[in-house]
Amino acid sequence: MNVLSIAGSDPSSGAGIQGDIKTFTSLGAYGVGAITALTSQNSSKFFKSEPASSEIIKSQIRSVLSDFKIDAIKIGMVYDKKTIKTIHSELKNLKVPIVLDPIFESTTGGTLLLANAFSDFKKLLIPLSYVITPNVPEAERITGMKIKSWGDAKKVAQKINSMGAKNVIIKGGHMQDDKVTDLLLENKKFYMFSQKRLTRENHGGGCIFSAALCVNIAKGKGLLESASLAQKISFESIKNSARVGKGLSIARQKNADIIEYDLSIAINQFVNIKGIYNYIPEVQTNFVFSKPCPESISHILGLEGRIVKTGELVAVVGTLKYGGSKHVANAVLEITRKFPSIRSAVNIRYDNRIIKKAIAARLCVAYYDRVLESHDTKVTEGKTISWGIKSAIEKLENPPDIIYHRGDVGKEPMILLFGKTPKDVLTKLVKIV
Ligand code: PXL
Repeated sequence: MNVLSIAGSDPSSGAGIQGDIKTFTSLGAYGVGAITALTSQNSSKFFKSEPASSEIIKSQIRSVLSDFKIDAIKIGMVYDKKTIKTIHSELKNLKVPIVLDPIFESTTGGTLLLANAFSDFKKLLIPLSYVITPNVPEAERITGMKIKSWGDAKKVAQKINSMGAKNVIIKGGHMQDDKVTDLLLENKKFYMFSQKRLTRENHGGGCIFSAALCVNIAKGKGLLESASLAQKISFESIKNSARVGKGLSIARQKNADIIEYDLSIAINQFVNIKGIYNYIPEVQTNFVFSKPCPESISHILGLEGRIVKTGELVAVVGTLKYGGSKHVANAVLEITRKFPSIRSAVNIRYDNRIIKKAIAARLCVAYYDRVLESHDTKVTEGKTISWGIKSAIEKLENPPDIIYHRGDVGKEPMILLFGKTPKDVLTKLVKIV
């Protein structure tokens, strides 16, 4: 997934293009950027700003749009009239959702939108936006209305909606509440969502909110979910802020967990495979992905819960957690001891026809017989699977794609499908289902 930020350069990297690229990356998206203006600032002081020429702004936007499939766009600092006109003419016929973050002034007092560009900002950019994200002073300035209560905030949101923004989020950090509450107006309905209040001032927290919102929208999440996730992400980043320079703390994004990112995408794809309910066993399914060279199942990410079926419906119950899976994770833990490249697995219902299909598809299939298991391993919790995998791969020189067993008294037969990554597992799965 690719997202584009059209914004100013902030050499202190808390906000602007540099901040946005960090947020996009931390959330697993590929970020590209078109710079509208250069600023010189640090965590204490704002020095200067200078617009980029219309020609180079236009050329930057065209160069990325003609190459990458862009899933969402964020607009930040736009500085002057001609920049606004350029952005408007480049984006007006595009069908990509646009998050407009009104950037009027920096935390350190720098002017980021010239006063004479304000009417064009309202006339040209607001109507392009899928969602606009002002805080309270910005929303007041856009509408000329005062916000003293949530009732006022709702009227202001409706006013901004009538100015052409499809949806509106008013960030309520300036409201006199114990918590920080944000207000979303979507399709004539209001939603409010809150987060604990952090007192520390920071540089970059607002940019992180709109950039995270943009990524969530690009991922296809609904607006309410996208906005409340963005609120959590900016809260965590402000909590994680550090005084890197001598002035304000700079909000810092937490690193993305690529393992989590890849596995959650694969699980989404798994539940959407046509007819997959036929392959979910009685004990249900788990899907796991391990860190390299795991020492215990606490290094292996899996569902604390299961992928379950009810009739033809397959759904994910629970969330991803390291140590969340016992059975499938123990299988991966055992297999990595001999074949370290194999780090992902899913369990599916045993059916001899699946095994035949796998062999026909030239997958490497291994087997163990639970009946042969010793009494000692049988009675020790978690030992059976390690014993089974070990005995199935004992004589193998190459890693197997499948290991299965035909069950035992009171034990359901099962197929485990292995791969280097969740994507690799899915590639094999679609060959046999
Ligand atoms: O946080 C708003 C912002 C956005 N873009 C640029 C900035 C700032 C704040 O300083 O400098 C370029």
